[in-house]
Amino acid sequence: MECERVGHRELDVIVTSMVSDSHTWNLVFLQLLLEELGHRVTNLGACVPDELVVEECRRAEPDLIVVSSVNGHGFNDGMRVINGLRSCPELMGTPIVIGGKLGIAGVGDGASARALRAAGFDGVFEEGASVEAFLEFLESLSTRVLL
Ligand code: B12
Repeated sequence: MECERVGHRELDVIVTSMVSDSHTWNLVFLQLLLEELGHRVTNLGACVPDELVVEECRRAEPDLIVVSSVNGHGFNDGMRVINGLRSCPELMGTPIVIGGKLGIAGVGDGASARALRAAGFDGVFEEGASVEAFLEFLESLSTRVLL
């Protein structure tokens, strides 16, 4: 009988903000969190134009794309950026998540998170317990069964 073991895959992750957002500590936080868990991070930084996000992700073909926004424009920026990313054949199946403070009215009734998911994000992590939920998502992505 074959023996099953569970192992952890180190992921190549792109962390990025979007064009309107100049906040940086959110990105530093995410980079350190991911690196502490053993993943390799490319941090594109703040105020990244849509074309550059798409170009870098296409070029690197990462295992995961993490988009962060805290300035209140995250919903609008995210709806636009995800279209660009999902239009690339190379990125159609890449896990892409977004998180932070995505609007100016808090988490609300979840309608904006549902819209972001429907537009193509695999995970939407807003405020409150967002980091815990993100860690669970990450765990499911990096866990693999070794035969
Ligand atoms: C420092 C700061 C600035 C600095 C940024 C300097 C820098 N180099 O980063 C400056 C002065 C430049 C700035 C500017 C502005 N700011 Co400001 N800023 C802040 C402040 C005080 C702290 C942000 C910070 O560094 N936090 C530390 C990091 C580690 O935490 P964080 O960003 O909250 O990220 C956490 C979570 O959100 C989460 N997270 C973030 N992204 C992601 C992604 C994923 C996938 C996951 C899982 C989790 C996650 O994880 C992090 C750790 O818990 C906050 C208020 C506050 N106390 O939060 C306002 C705040 C973010 N700013 C705000 C605003 C409105 C602005 C301005 C528009 C102000 C203006 N009128 O000019 C501009 C925006 C300019 C722009 N183009 O983006 C608002 C945003 C409002 C909203 N979203 O509802 C806030 C919340 C203040 C407020 N209460 O109104 N800001």
